Amino acid sequence: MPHDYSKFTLPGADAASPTPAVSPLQAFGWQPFFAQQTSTDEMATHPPARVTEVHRSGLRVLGDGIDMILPPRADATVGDWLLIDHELPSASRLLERKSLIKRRAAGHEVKVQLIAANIDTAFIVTSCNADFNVARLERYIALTLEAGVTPVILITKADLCDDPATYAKTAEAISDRVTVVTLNARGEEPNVKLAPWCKPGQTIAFLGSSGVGKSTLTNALTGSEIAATQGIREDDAKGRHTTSHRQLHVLPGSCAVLDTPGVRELQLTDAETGVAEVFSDIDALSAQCRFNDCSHESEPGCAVLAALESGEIDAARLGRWRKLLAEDRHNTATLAQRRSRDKSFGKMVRQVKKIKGR
Ligand SMILES: Nc1nc2c(ncn2[C@@H]2O[C@H](COP(=O)(O)OP(=O)(O)OP(=O)(O)O)[C@@H](O)[C@H]2O)c(=O)[nH]1
Ligand SMILES: [Mg+2]
Ligand SMILES: [Zn+2]
Repeated sequence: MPHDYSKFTLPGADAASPTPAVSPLQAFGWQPFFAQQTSTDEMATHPPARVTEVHRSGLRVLGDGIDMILPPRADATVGDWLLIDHELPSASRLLERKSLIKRRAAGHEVKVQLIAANIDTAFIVTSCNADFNVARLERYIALTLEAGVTPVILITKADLCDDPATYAKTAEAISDRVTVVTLNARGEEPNVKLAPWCKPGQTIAFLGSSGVGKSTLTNALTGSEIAATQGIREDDAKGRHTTSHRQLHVLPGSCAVLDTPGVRELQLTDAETGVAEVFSDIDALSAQCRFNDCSHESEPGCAVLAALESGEIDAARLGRWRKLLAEDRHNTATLAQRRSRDKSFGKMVRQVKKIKGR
């Protein structure tokens, strides 16, 4: 398992053409944004290390000559940078994030799950088969745009499909903010087609359902067999949930690659801006409605309904916009209520303690 993290070089570097080597920290995704939050002095005593895996028993962090497990902490997630306090590891300082991908956690309770921090590009992976679903892609794009991450739609299994261009066209129609790439994840294509986003020093993530090829892509980019992969079910093209936890892989010559488990259900929370960006045309129309609080259901002077009438916007797409907004608002409001309840509960506990102390 332990890799030699001391000899990172750019691909193609050899003695004849000395390409500048990427420093070990850069290879883990260290960028000026993080460096400016610390100093050379502080780094000498509190070296940076990156969270590559989160387990109930602790966080695995890797850095220049660092490979250790820190005590569990709820505020950190995969991709975070910490300045390690070797004397008191639990006091290691969490650096401010460049980006943060989060969702509503699965289950009945409304809770936030942090998925990944400091990702530069998120590849939203789907296949040329029954997995392909516009509504799901819209969700993922809203989530990543909200997070401050560049989304790229990646359609795999082009080699198994007669007409990958039709899938690409449908995906391209979702948003002009998003690039679409179609490929065969097995073989050489990933390294060529994803090169613009996958330079050493960058951090990328693969998100999407089970069986679409996230681990296959991880292996292709890292030039390894580091991630387990498994065939999908023939009858419905669903995967077998082979990857069980998020893991950031860093191998010489590649970018830092986050492989994630296939997600069954993706619910948004705190993603109003992201949703507005995906549906920017409808969002712009909604600002022109006569009433500020227009619900775009039946109000007079509703610009959204007028556009629907004139055929400027599509009814199914409008339906998806409504659904996403409603879901996001519901989850965001429930979370806000919970936070304020937890806050007043904490206040009450402190007051009781104070009274008891007297
Ligand atoms: N022919 C072909 N097979 C592919 C392609 N991408 C993935 N596969 C195959 O699809 C199966 C599932 O791939 P994985 O990489 O395990 O999928 P995953 O997204 O990591 O799935 P989970 O870990 O379950 O979330 C494997 O058998 C892969 O070899 C592709 O572009 N073309
Ligand atoms: Mg996998
Ligand atoms: Zn309206």
